[in-house]
Amino acid sequence: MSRTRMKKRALAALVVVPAVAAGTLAIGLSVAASQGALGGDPITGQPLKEPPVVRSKNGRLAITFTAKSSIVSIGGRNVGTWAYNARVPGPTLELNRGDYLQITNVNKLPDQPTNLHTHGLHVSPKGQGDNVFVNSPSGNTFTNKYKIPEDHIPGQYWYHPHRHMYVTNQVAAGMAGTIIVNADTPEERELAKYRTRLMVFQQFQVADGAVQGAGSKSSAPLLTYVNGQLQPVVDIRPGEMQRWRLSNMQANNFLRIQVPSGMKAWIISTDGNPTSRPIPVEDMLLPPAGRRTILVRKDTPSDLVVQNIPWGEGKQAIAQQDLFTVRTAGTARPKQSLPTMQAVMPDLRGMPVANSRTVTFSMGSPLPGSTTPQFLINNMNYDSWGNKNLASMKLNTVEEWTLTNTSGEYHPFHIHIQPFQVVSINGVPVNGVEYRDTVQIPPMANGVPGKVVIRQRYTDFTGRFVIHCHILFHEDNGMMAPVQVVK
Ligand SMILES: [Cu+2]
Repeated sequence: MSRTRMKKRALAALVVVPAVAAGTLAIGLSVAASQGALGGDPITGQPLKEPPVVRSKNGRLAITFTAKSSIVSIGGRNVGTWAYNARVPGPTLELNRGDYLQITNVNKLPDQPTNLHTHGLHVSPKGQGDNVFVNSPSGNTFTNKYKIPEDHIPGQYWYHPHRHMYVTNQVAAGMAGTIIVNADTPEERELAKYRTRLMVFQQFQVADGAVQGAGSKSSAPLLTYVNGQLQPVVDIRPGEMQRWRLSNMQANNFLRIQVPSGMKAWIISTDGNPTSRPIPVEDMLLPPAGRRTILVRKDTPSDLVVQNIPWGEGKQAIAQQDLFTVRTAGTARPKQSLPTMQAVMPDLRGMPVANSRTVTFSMGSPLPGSTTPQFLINNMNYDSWGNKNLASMKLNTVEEWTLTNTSGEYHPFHIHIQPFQVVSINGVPVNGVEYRDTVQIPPMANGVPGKVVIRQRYTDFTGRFVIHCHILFHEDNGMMAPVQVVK
């Protein structure tokens, strides 16, 4: 098939969700009828519910994910979409480091290949590991097996499909969920004393009883849901400190979460990587795929609304929306204090650099027959790499990468298998030691490309994997490149 025709097919795939979901309805109507009316107005103001948690036992967690057209609960309504195990978001997988994780991924999607990525996990990229080169066609079952290293960083990660050209629709439909890695360390034991809440943010446009795909002509609003609920209520007692795990699982959009005045918040982890101290914060910009763990406390009873607040321009602009309500009520408790944290992430800035590279993100004119711009890394479309790699990194050596952006939009850079340290953004050095697995590269401004400098040191695993923009529409349209780690 020519590349142009492949691109056309990819674009056709982008509008397949509503059509297929409508098809689902025919199959799912009797199910839906037994569960209540299909569609209707979303319900708000319900207590926050978290996805069901599946925990490892005796060092092992084995689960089957069936991906198919399903009727799920979104905003308290029955809605047709694609989902894992008929749940949006999917179940939370909770493991200890050193555990084995096995996910049997059954593809019952209509006419769509899929696969699975464990975003942020430090595991092997080979074979049945975190291998996103796997193609699992409709009707196929593929089993992924992961060994979580004994020294894995405890924190919040996530899973989602990663089959090139099909990622946007599958993630936007709701196929994603959380992975928590626990560790029995003094730091984690101290954090475990706080009541912990998980909040997964996903965006859905719901019309005619189904989640709409990209390209939908519907005028229904695109809303951000929390664990599949619209504007739920999170309860907290006066003086209580809670640990919130926030996760942006939106396919394409940034999230800017404002801490309302009257509430205190501190970041303790970025993309699962602990900060060396609690960092006070008033608002947080989470790129698509970004996670932040925060501690929050409010000392007096009242209701406060946490909002997604405006940021960005044009296509990337965030519409203001109420995300959830924090209800402080009940018996006051003695004010809980912050944990005593210590640095656990290595500072790569003082270490010798084995290799320096520049990686450029750009947008180019559409391919013939398409109206979608090309999204490129080092001027290459993902389809053009073949067996070549953008970078071949040597195990256990430090690399410095300068990520530049010559386009007018932000591109959140993500690399698989291991997080990186952010050194500077547009020339401004980062304070302290900050690790991420996804960082936004600012756009070109006044003719000067946006620039982020990172350092990374690959350990434990060799193999081939990818870097890409985590705006999944950009990734599906070319903004991805293979890299490898060698001995
Ligand atoms: Cu991008």
